[in-house]
Amino acid sequence: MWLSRPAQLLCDAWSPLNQTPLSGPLSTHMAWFLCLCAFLALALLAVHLKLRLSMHGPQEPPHLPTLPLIGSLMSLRSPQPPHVLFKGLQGKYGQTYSLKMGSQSVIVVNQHRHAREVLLKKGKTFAGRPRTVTTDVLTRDGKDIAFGDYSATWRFHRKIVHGALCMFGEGSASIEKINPEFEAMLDYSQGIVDTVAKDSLVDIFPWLQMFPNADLCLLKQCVSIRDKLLQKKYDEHKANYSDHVQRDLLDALLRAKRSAENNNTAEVSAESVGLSEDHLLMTVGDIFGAGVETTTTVLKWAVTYLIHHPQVQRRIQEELDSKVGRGRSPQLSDRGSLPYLEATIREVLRIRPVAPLLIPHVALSDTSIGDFTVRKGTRVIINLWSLHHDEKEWKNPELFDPGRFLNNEGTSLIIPSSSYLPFGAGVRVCLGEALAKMELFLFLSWILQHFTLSVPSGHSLPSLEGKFGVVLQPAKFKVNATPRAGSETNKCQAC
Ligand code: PLO
Repeated sequence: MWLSRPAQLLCDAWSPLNQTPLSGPLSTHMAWFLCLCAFLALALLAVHLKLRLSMHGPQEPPHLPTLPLIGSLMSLRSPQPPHVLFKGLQGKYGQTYSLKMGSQSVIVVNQHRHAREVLLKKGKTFAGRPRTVTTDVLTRDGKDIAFGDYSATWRFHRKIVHGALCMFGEGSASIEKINPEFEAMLDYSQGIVDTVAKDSLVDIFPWLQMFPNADLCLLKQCVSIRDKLLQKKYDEHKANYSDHVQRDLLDALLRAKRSAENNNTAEVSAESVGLSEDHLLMTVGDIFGAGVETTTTVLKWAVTYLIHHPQVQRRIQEELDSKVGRGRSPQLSDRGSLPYLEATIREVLRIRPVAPLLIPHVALSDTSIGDFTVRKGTRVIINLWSLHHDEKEWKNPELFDPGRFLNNEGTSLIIPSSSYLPFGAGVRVCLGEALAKMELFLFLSWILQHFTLSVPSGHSLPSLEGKFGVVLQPAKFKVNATPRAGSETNKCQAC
């Protein structure tokens, strides 16, 4: 029989020590039986592998309903701000899902494992940025660092700015000086915050710029005021430039531009192609903008929560009194001995992250997030709000509790969950993280050393909701700053 030979081989193989080989009808049946077993085992293995692949193998993320042209916009109509809406949609679609903004594919990530994969493990693959109408107006078509796409020029810029921020960071007098042009900056800057990069309709459907658009008009006006200020600073710096003195960030950028232009080595001169005047101006615009808007926003949230939680304020003041006293202002060197104040800053950054959706990332090649396939060009939104309010990671996430960032004894700082990324992470991590933490510490420690903050009588407590935009700002509110006993500063009221 044609099957008996392999079956015999099988038998031989399985019983190498068999001294009396089976023969006759019995051996034929045995061979058939073994073949059947082998066949069944193979079939089962194939089914198992297929199931595994369909369960865990490459697949598209769950998708919100989509219509032609408008994409998933119908499912995104909501009175809630986008970060809260995206968090809520997890219930129906899971922690990572996709949707369409017009014709643009977007993946929303609401959990820290996938967020870390995007930002850290595959940081370079996801280092792209989308181009939108409003960010193009702000950044002269992406010639800055925050909104600029990933490229050699971008990497070069970032390296210079990183170096300059390190140089003019800690110990620099520039933090303490208040610039007289600051007020003007705050004014135009608010106009930009209100109109840029908030996935407005014109960013989703660029052809809408053909029609009159009040927001776009305001943005262009504010950008032109900003540009005049930047140009003035640039011209002043260029006129007084010296290779031997570096006063600030702009001097550092100018120096890098000159040395790249004078340097003929292949690597540097290739990179210098991108270092135009526009790039320098836009980079300075980023640093000014980010420096002003982010720090003031976190301070406003800190004041909001301190008014809501007077016991937290009291505990910070006790810590300040015992570790610093009243005779001198707190200094950066005191940071290590004021853990409760540091924990409070961390908790403010958790409960109200400055940029609850960070800035969208773009996949630069076909890739994956967890078991989900991601096509090149897909936008990825990291919902920091979901990470910072994840019930599985944080006990009572809506409760303001600085203590969660301290060890049991309350003596040293901890990060209790991996689901905490207030400054993002990886290739695009916030360049000003260290500077921001220093500024927040200096401002808050000084304020609380001198004043107790409260709500003026007749006013209600400030809202905790926030206004969504490129940064999440608290609504305006009034606050009483009462000088503490022993402090000579006068009482003042601010808004
Ligand atoms: C704030 C208004 C300014 O006029 C321009 C500006 C520049 C850089 C932006 C910043 C704005 C908002 C906060 C941003 C920052 C770059 C990085 C930072 C987006 C729009 C954050 C939080 O990611």
